[in-house]
Amino acid sequence: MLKIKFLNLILSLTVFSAIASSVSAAEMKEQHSTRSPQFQKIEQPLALKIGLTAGGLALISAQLWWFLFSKPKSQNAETSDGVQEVSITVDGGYSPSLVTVKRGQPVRLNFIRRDPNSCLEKVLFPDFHIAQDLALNTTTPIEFTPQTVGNYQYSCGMGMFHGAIAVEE
Ligand SMILES: [Cu+2]
Repeated sequence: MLKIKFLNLILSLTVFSAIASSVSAAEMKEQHSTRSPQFQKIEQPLALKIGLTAGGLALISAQLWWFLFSKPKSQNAETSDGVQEVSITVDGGYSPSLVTVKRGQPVRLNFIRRDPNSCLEKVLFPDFHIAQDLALNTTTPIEFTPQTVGNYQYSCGMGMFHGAIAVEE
């Protein structure tokens, strides 16, 4: 997920600099042609210029929107037999990264680890005093009962990947 965002940022920057350089090149050409009339002015179709610029700007806006306003996907736990249960896939991070549960009811998070990266082999819930090893391609349930409303962060063993549990009334 992070890698994809990074690639997209690079892509937008490339498109942006391409537009910037083509615009300045066009300006230079025009200046040059007014001073020395022996050079023939090459006029690109206006529609092409507008199309390229509009396309580039749209891409940049989309990227900006994604970076600034896209929120982590939140999922409500489903209750069965009094236990609030949700599956969290561990693959380059935690998905869903935000789970919403109710206060005072047991919670069971089923961590499914698909990522062989040793970075993700442990998951820590400091607020609930939980440190759990996650075996690869296995579902590992983690259970606790949140008694206080709030946002509780969890992370991998080294604190590089994060997720959160939102406890509501
Ligand atoms: Cu880690």
